[in-house]
Amino acid sequence: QESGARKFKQQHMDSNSRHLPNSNYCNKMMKKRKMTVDACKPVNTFVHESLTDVKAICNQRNIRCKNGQNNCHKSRSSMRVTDCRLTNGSRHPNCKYRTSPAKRQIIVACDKNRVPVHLDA
Ligand code: PAX
Repeated sequence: QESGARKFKQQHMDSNSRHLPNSNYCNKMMKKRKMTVDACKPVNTFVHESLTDVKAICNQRNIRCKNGQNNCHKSRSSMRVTDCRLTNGSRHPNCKYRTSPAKRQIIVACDKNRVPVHLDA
């Protein structure tokens, strides 16, 4: 598997969390998934749907991404997600995050193998 797809899974997929996340979810997950190693990643979204359903977003029609490329695709249905946002005043290596569960359509960028490699929105 190519590194872009592997990194997307590591940074954005958390299919098996069945319950609403508690307030410590992002603090634990951002560290566990290696997004606090060199710096605190400012914003990151975890998706609580199956990998099959998230990969299927790549079969939706192409739309323009925020960076101007056209390899983005929007999910047909809303998905269960958790947004992690770095709190003001949080300093590396003590990265502290606000945990915000939500349900919304997501936009991913897909590579030539039609697998997600970037989360656009
Ligand atoms: P990324 O580094 O942006 O993209 P992310 O999605 O986890 O990582 P490598 O080789 O790793 O550098 N790629 C693309 N990127 C952008 N746009 C298109 N169309 C595209 N096509 C392919 C991972 C890889 O995807 C490649 C890109 O070259 C990378 O390759 O968001 C910043 C980060 O925050 C996340 C999403 C981004 O991380 P921003 O500000 O650029 O939109 N994020 C952001 C999030 O998870 N949730 C959010 O709500 C927001 C706002």
